[in-house]
Amino acid sequence: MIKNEKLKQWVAELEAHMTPDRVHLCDGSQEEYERLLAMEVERGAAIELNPELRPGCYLFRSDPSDVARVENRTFIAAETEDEAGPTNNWIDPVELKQTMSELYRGCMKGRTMYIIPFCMGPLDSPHSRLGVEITDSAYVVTNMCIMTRVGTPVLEMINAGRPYVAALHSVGYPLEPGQEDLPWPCAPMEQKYISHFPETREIWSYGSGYGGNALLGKKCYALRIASVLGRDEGWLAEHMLILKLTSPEGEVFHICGAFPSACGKTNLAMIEPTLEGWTAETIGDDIAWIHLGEDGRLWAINPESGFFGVAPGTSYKSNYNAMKAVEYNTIFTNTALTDDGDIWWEGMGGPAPEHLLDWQGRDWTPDSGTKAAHPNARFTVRADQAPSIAPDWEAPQGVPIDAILVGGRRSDTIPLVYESLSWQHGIFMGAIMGSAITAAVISDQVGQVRRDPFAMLPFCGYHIGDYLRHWLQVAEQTSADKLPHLFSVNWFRQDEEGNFLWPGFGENSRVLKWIVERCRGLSGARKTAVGYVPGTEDIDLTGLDITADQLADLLTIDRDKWLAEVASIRHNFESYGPKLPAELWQELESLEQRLQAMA
Ligand code: GTP
Ligand code: SPV
Ligand code: MN
Repeated sequence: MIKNEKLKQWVAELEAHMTPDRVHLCDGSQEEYERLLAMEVERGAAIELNPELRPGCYLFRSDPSDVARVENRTFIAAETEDEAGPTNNWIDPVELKQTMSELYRGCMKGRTMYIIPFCMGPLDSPHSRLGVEITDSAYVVTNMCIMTRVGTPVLEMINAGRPYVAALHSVGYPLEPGQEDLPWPCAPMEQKYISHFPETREIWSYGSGYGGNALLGKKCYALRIASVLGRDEGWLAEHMLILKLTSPEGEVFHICGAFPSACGKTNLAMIEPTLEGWTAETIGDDIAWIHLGEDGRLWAINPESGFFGVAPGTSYKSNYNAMKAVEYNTIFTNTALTDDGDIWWEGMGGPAPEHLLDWQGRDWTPDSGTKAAHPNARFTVRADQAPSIAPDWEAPQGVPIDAILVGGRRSDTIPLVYESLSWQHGIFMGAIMGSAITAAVISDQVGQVRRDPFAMLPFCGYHIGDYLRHWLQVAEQTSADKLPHLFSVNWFRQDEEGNFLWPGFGENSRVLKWIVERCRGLSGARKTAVGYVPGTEDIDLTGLDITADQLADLLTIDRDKWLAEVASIRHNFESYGPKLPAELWQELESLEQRLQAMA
């Protein structure tokens, strides 16, 4: 029962304004989860997969217009435009609340209003934060139950007076009496709003039911609102995986990695090292909340409790742990459906079935010439279903970070790996990240490279210049020897025919080995204009079918390409305006000078 007066009042106001037919307070039980899914099956919104092949699994098909995050409908409604900064869409919060209040009026007619008390981070962690999402989507409830800790224990903490973030969501499709519902109700693009009010720590989302637009604990809270909390309170909310790596000697390392959407975080977080003797375990695959520990080191927790992972490209070969995780109790969205009631997607391994229903439920054969699964088809699965999950993944203090990787999807210029020259230079490496836009966002620019500082471009809840300053300031709070080492990685270099030059996936363990040995001062490198780059002899190629020449190609620093990169970065830095820290401008000048001095 809700005893928190503020929450009670909010719920009452929303009920009066959005006029749902029913209100349901979620207790987070298995029984509730199963009942909601059964209801979704009953009304034709979900398909129960063949229990002999994939027990406890369901397939949802979204509306074809509602398949990914909508960045141009995502708003940071800070009090002033300058606080949101040049990389965010800004609308005056008073005006935006007026517009959205009109949309929310009567929007839950004919529907159930669900109240989801949730916790980001382990229930017993001092770094965890609470939230309440109110939604009219049963799909959102079931996904939130996997992705976050939902239910009565959280409500009790809220009743006891702990603060929470208020997160409101509606699919934006009210039902008139007698009107039949759609399998995937949503509102047209121009009525979609994914809005954040950083000062009041509120989230208002309207019109979309998909992923980060609707599962408000994830990007909206754990990144956009949390990045503002971190700025104000001295910690960091980052778009990073967290990996635990153990060497053959038994030494444990923790690595965080900031890669943009659909650029390899889940895969690296679940890596099966191909190098003999090395083991990897998963702590988190998308978001890291990073705090300075009493020991002066940076510690990371995973605020989520599940994986909302990209399905296409996932196979027993490329990501064994994800495939094992999704063998049962998983929600699939926008994958294809086989004739025997199982799921399928491109890159699952083996030949394509002769016949499928595609992600829109249409007949599909290998000759159709279209993708059977949507490129942003996803699985939602509990984190502890991955065989690779680390036993201490819910440690309340998190894990101490040894290395931070930054990287994107770059077909040229950026080498396989290099290390920063200093902390400040490492923050510069994060600031200049570029990556090809992927299907994780609805955009007509998919495939084009854009700058994406620390993979936070779509997720930073305040001015990007202030954000980069916040990163630089971390170093002022501790000593250099306690800070993680910073590296840039790029698994996506291509040859002229568009083939990947590096095998990637499990073979990335070879790069990880070099990285953690650098952290211990053990492996070699040459100092180049861009940073410390391994020599071909420094990367362990045992058992890999790649020549030293091919590796040399992957590690080349091409002076002209890098000078073009500098010009593009300068253009981008200018767009950030005067709040961009001067130190980063200095790093850019130094990089250019070092490149010009290259033979
Ligand atoms: P979000 O959940 O959107 O944040 O994505 P992510 O960063 O977790 O990306 P994910 O690991 O799901 O990978 C996205 C796509 O890139 C998948 O299709 C993968 O198969 C592919 N991929 C991941 N790692 C590698 C790699 O090392 N090499 C190559 N060539 N592809 C990779
Ligand atoms: C991303 O786009 O980075 C994701 C998927 O992790 S979503 O939750 O839709 O944002
Ligand atoms: Mn992500």
